[in-house]
Amino acid sequence: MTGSTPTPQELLTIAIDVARKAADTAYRMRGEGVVVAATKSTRTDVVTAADRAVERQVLDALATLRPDDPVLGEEYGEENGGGATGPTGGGVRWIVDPIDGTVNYLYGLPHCAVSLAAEVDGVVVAGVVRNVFTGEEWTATVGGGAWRAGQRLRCSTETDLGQALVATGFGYDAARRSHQARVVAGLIGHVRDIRRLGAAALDLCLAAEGRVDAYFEKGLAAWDQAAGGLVASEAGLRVAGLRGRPAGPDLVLAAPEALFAPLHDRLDDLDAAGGP
Ligand code: LIP
Repeated sequence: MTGSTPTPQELLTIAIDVARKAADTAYRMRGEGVVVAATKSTRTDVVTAADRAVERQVLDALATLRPDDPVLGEEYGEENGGGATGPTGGGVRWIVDPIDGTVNYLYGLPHCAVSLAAEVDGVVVAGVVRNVFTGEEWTATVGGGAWRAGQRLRCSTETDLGQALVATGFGYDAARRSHQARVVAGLIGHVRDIRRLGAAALDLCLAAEGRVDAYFEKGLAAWDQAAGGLVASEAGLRVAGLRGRPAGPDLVLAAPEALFAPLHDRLDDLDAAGGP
C-alpha cells in the first residue's frame, strides 16, 4: 500500500488492529492502578499515564505500519509522517484519542474508548471506536456503513422531540459548564430525558445504533469526534453544527433527520454553540 492511497477498508483493517491492542493496554493499566500524570486546561482536565502510554503505542504502531502518515493525537499533537520516503502516504492522516472519557477511566466507569480514525485528503474515511472495559467495537468506512458485532447499524427512527433521549456532555471550564447547564435546563422539558455519559466517541456510537436518539456537545476536538462522527453518519444520523456550519468545536449535533431541525432550532435558541 506504500505510496498509493489505501482503500477505506484497508485503512480500517489497520485501525482495528491498532485500536484493539491499544485498548488492551488501557485495560491492563487500569487494573494496575490509575496514575494521574498531569492536568491540562483545568484541575479537572486530567491526563493519566495510560492516556500517554496508549497514544505512544498507537503512534509507534502507525510509524511501523504507515511510516509516511502524520498522526494527530490528543496528548502529543501532530506528529508528521516522514519516513524514508517523506510524507508521501497518499494524503492519509490518522486521528487518535487514546482514551476518550478519561475521567470515567479514572473513576472506573465503563464508558471510555480508544478512538482511531483515518482521513484521506482531510476527509475521514475509516474509523473504529472500542470500549476499553466492555470490548464493544464500532467501525465504519465512508459509504460502507457502520457496524458493531457484525450487525449493520441504523439510527433511531424517533420523530417526536418530546420522546427523544438526548445525550450531551460538558467541558472542563467552569464558566463553559455553567453555560452548558443552562442550555440543558432549557432543553430538558422538551425531550424525553438527557443522558450525560462522559465520552463523546461512545455517545456518537450509541446514537448510531439508537441507544440514544440524538447527541450534541460544544467543545469537542477532532480526536473526540473523528471516528464516532463517521460511525454516526454512516448509521443515518445527520452530523453537523448549527446554522449550516460543519460539526466542530462550536457544536456537534448528531440526530436523525426527523429530529434534526426541531433539536437544532431549540439548541440555537438556547445559544448552545455560544458561551465561553
Ligand atoms: C471527554 C469527551 C466528553 C466530554 C468530556 C471530555 P476526554 O473527552 O469525550 O464528551 O463531555 O468533558 O471532554 O477529555 O475524556 O478525552
